[in-house]
Amino acid sequence: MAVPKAAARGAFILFEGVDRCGKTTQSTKLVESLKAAGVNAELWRYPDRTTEMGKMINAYLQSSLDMDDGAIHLLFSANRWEKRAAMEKALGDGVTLVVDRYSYSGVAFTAAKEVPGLDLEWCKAPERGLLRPDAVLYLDMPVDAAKTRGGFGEERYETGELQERVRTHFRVLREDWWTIIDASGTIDDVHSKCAAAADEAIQRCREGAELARLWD
Ligand code: DGP
Repeated sequence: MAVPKAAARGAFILFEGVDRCGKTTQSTKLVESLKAAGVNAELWRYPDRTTEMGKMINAYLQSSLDMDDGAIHLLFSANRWEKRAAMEKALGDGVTLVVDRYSYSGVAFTAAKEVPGLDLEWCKAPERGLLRPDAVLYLDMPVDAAKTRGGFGEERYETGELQERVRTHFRVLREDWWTIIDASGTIDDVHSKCAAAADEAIQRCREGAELARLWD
């Protein structure tokens, strides 16, 4: 009797970028279009504000809770670790995960605070061993343009100066396999570029690309 072929795993597709660059709009639209095309896809986001750790992170971001910069960094990271097994299981079950922010935001935002001792390498350390995305769709937008978008300034990190430093750190973290997308185009233009990169990653995973870890 033929051994049934293992189902292809899903792809881990990550959106990154400065605040208000359109990640939420584009990740939502990508999941809708993947589902319409028959792909089993789900939208996940970090921080996941629904867990106990996520509730503390939410209070911190809304400035109703203060915390040491190192401690909050580790909490953001722990919020990704607490979902790691569930992510791995979903991917193994063939679900494509479209994720709004992950470890790169974690590193870029804390490093942007320029706290003595919390340099890029320190920031990366707790992220090591988490899942490596199959595709990073980096929505690139000048901070001045992002600032004009609705809602900018509502949360703790939404100041022009900090976001400029976040953008600089994203540039340092970028790897040559990332897809850099000019986020100042129309919603449909940006979407079609995201969809093309996502299709390519989904195909690679169907063909057996292995799930890797950060920062191997
Ligand atoms: P969002 O829900 O995508 O708007 O993200 C909330 C804010 O938190 C945003 O300013 C980016 C920031 N952020 C996201 N992940 C991390 C992280 O792991 N560490 C730090 N320091 N900030 C993060």
